[in-house]
Amino acid sequence: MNIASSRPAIRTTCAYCGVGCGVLATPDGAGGLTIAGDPEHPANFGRLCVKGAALGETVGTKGRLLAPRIQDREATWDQALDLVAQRFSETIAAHGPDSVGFYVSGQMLTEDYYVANKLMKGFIGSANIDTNSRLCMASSVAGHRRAFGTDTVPGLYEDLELADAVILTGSNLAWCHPVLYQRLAAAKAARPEMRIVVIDPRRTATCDIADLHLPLAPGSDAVLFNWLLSLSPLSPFCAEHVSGLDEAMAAAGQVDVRETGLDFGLLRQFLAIWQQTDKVVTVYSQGINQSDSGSDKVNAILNCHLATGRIGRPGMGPFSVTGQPNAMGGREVGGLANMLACHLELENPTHRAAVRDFWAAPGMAERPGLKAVDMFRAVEDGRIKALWIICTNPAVLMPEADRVARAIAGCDFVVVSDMFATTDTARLAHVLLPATGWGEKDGTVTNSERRISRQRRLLPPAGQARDDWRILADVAVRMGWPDAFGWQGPAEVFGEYAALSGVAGDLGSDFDISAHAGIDAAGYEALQPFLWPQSARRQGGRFFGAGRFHTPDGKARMLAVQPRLPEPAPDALPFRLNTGRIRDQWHTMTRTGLAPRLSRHLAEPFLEIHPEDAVRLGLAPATLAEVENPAGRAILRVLVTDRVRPGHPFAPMHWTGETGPSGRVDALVPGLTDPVSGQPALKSAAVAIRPFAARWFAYAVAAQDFRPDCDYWARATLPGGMQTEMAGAAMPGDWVQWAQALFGQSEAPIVVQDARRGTLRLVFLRQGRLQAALFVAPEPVGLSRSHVAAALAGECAPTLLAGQPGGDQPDEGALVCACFGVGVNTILRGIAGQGLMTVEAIGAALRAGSNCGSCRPELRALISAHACRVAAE
Ligand SMILES: Nc1nc2c(c(=O)[nH]1)N[C@H]1C(S)=C(S)[C@@H](COP(=O)(O)OP(=O)(O)OC[C@H]3O[C@@H](n4cnc5c(=O)[nH]c(N)nc54)[C@H](O)[C@@H]3O)O[C@H]1N2
Ligand SMILES: Nc1nc2c(c(=O)[nH]1)N[C@H]1C(S)=C(S)[C@@H](COP(=O)(O)OP(=O)(O)OC[C@H]3O[C@@H](n4cnc5c(=O)[nH]c(N)nc54)[C@H](O)[C@@H]3O)O[C@H]1N2
Ligand code: SF4
Ligand SMILES: [Mo]
Repeated sequence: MNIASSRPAIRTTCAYCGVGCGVLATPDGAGGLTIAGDPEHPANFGRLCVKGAALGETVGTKGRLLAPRIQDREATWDQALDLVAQRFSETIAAHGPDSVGFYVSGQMLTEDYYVANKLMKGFIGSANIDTNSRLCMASSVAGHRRAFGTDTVPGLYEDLELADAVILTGSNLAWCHPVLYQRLAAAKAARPEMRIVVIDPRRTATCDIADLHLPLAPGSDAVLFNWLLSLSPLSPFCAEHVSGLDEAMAAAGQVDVRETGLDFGLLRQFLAIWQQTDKVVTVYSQGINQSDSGSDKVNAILNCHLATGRIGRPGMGPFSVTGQPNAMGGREVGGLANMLACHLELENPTHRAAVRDFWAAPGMAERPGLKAVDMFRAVEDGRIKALWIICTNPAVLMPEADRVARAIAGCDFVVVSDMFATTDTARLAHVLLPATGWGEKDGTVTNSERRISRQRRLLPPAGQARDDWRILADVAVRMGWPDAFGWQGPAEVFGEYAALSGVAGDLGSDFDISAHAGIDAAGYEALQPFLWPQSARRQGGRFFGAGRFHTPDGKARMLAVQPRLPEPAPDALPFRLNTGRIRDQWHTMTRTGLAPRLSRHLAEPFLEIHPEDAVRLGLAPATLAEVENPAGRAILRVLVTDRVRPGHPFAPMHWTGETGPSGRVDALVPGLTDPVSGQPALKSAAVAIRPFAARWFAYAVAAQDFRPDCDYWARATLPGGMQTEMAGAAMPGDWVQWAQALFGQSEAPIVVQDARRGTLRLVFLRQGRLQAALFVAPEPVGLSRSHVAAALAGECAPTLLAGQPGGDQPDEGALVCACFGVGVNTILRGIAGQGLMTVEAIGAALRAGSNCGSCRPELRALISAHACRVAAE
C-alpha cells in the first residue's frame, strides 16, 4: 500500500454551490488532495459535479495573499489588526457607529458570519453589515417572511424526486445546482411520467430534461403565476390555514396572460400539468429573485402553492434554491442588515432585547442598516468612512460595478479580507488581510434544504493566512471587548450560536439548534450533517405541512400581487441584457480559474445573441460586440444562438479586471433594486450593442504569466502556463517588439508571416521548449487551441507554427467533458462515425459524461443536432 492511499479520507463539504455536497478529501501529504463524493452525505450520495471534482486542483499557494499588507507593504498581523481596530474605533468615536460598515458574504462559514454580526450589531452598535446574499437571496427571504412570517424553506431535496411535476423558473439547475439536477434527472429517468417544466426566456441546458419549456418574456413571471393562481384548484388547506385569498385572487384575475408572450398551446399544457398534479415542486432562483419586483414574483409563486395546499408535504412545495455554500447559513445567523441571528427580527424590541441580553451587548443596533446597493452609495458620499469587505468581490459583481469600485477607491479606510492578493477589490484596500480558504478552515455551512454540514480543515493555512472568525474576533478584542470575543476555536463559536438559537426558540423562532448548545471540540469534530431544527421541541423534517405558520394568527398570508413588467427599453438602449453563470466557473473565478480543465469549457466572456439581432447589427459569429449604456461598457465575443430570445441577449458574469477587463458585465447593470428586499435587478440591463471594430485578433499562449494591453483580452489557465484571446482597434507598429514586451522576452522569435492573408505567427523557444506563441489575424483566429496549448505542456511539435495538429493528432476542439478532457470534435466523430447515438453509448466509448455528468445536456444536444442534420439531408 502506498503512503497516499493509507491516509484516511476526511469528510467535508464542497466549497461552491448551495447543494452542499459531501466530499471525501484525502490529503496526499504534499499539499495535494484527492477528491471524491461522499456516498453517505444526504445531499449528493456520492455524486459531485465537475467543479466539486476539481477542488483538489484549486488548493495551494498560487496567487494567494500570504501575509497581511498595509498600503501595499507587508506587515505583521499585530500591526494590521492594531491598525484596523484603531481606525474603526476612531471613526466610530468621531462620527458614530453608522459611519462604518461590513460587507460580507454567503461564502463565509457560519462561525465567521456569527462573529461579524455580533461585532457590528451588538458591540459597534450599527446594523451596517450586509452581505452579497442581498444580490442573491433577499427577495426570497422577503417573500418567505411575508407569506410564512419567517424565512423558512419548507421542503427537502427528496421532494424533487418524489414530485409528479417539477417546475423550474428562473433556474438553470443543470449548470448552477448540478448534483440536484442529476438527482432530478435520475428521478425522471426512473419515472418518465414525471413532468418537468422549465420557465426561462433562455433555452438552457436545464431544458434538456424538460417536457415543456416556456420561453416567457423576461420579467413576466408574476403575470404567469397570477394567471395560474386564477385557474388553480383551491384546497381545504387554504380555507383553513391561509389568509388573503380573496385579495390575491382579485389581483390575479386582472392579469393579461398575453403579456408573457407565450403561445396558448404552451400555456394550456402548463395549466393542465398544474391543475391535474397534486405533487408539484416549484424551484426558483435568480431569474425570479434578481428583479426590481423580485419579492412580488416570489409571493406570486408562494400564492399558487398556498392556494392549492401544496406545501410542506412529500413531493410538494415551493423551493428557493440557495446559491452560495452558506447563503442559507448567513440568513440563519442574521447576516442581512435587517435581521438578527436565529431568524429574530431587528425591528422587534423583544427580539432585540433577548439578543442584547444573551450577548451582554453594550451597544445593540436599534434599526436596520444599509442594504448592499445603499451601503456602497453611502461609501460613495462619505457617510461610511471605514469599510471592511470580507469574502466577496464587489468591484466586479455589484451592479454599477465601476461606480462601486470608484466608491471603494475613494473611501477613507478600506480593509479587505480575501484568500487572493490581486482581486479587483483587494487592489483597492488600504489593509489586506490574508484569509484561510476552503480546505484550510473548520466550520459549518447550511445548504438549500436546511442541512448543516461541517467543512473540515484538510491542509495547513497558506502562508500566514488566518480564519475569518478569528481575524474578526482579534479586532473586536482590540476594540475593547475581550470577554465577548475570546473564543478558542470555531467549536466554541458554534456552541454559543446554538445556545442563542435556544433563546430564539423560546421566543417562537423556527431556527432552533439548541441540541448543540455548548458543543465541545470532540462533538464538533464528529458533527454529522443534520437538518434544522434540532432542539428538545423538534428535529428536522419539513415545515408547514400541518398548516401552522409563524404569523400572529398562525395562518399563511397570500399577497395581492400586482405584476410589474420591466419598463419598455428606451430607443437608444433597445436590448435587455440577461446575465448569469456558466457550467464550470464560480463567480470571479479566483479558485475555479486555477484549474485548467475548468477553463476549457468556455474560456472567454461572450454574448449569446439571437440570429435575427446578429444579422440586423452586422455581428458575425466569433467577432466582438461592444455593449454599452450610460453606466459602462463591455466588449464580448459574439455567440449567435437561438437559445436566447430576440432583444434579450445573455452574458456570463465571471470575468474581471484580472481575467478579462472588458468582460465585466456588472459595469453595465444599473443599481435598480426591489423596494421590499433591496435586491438588485441583475438580469435586465438596458444596453446598446454594435460590432466592435477590431483590426486584429490574436491568440497567445505562454509559460509565464502575461498581461496584455489592448482593447479586448481574456485569459485562462492552461497546464504549464496560460492562454489569452486578444483583439484591438489599432495595429501595433512592430509586432515583434509588441510580442517581446508582452511576454517579457528579449530574444528574437521565429516569425512566419502570410502577407496575402494578413496573418502572423510568432514563436519564442528556449532549448526546444515553447516559451510563448502569438497568432495574429485580421479576423477571429481560426486554429486548434488545444493543439497549441498542448505544446506548452510537452514537446514543441514541428506543426506548431501551422496552428493545426498533424495527421496523427486529431484536434479535440472545445472541451465538453472536463472530467476526461473530451472535446467536441471527438464527440462529433463518435456520433457521426461510430454511431454513438445515446449519452450512455458516448460514455461507454469515449468516457465523456460518465463521471460527474455535468456535460450530459451538451452531449444530448450534440446527438440531437446530428439527428436533425441527418433527417434534413
Ligand atoms: N457553475 C456555477 N454554479 C453556481 C454559481 C456559479 O458561479 N457557477 N453560483 C451559485 C450562486 S451564488 C447562485 S445565486 C446560483 C444561481 O443559479 P441560477 O439562478 O440557476 O443561475 P443564473 O444563471 O444566475 O440564472 C438563472 C436563469 O434565470 C434566467 N432568467 C433571466 N431572466 C428571467 C426572467 O425574467 N424569468 C425567468 N423565469 N428566468 C429568467 C436566466 O436566463 C438564467 O438561465 O448558482 C450557484 N451555482
Ligand atoms: N450581473 C450579475 N451580477 C451578479 C449576479 C448575477 O447573476 N448577474 N449574481 C450575484 C450573486 S447571486 C452573487 S452570490 C454574487 C457573488 O459575488 P461575489 O461573492 O462578490 O463573488 P466571488 O468571486 O465568489 O467573491 C468571493 C471572494 O472571496 C474570496 N474567498 C473565498 N473563500 C474565502 C474565505 O474563506 N475567506 C475570505 N475572506 N475570502 C474568501 C474569493 O477569493 C473571492 O475573491 O454576485 C452577484 N452579482
Ligand atoms: S453541485 Fe457541484 S458545486 Fe454544488 S456543492 Fe455539489 S459538487 Fe459542489
Ligand atoms: Mo448567489
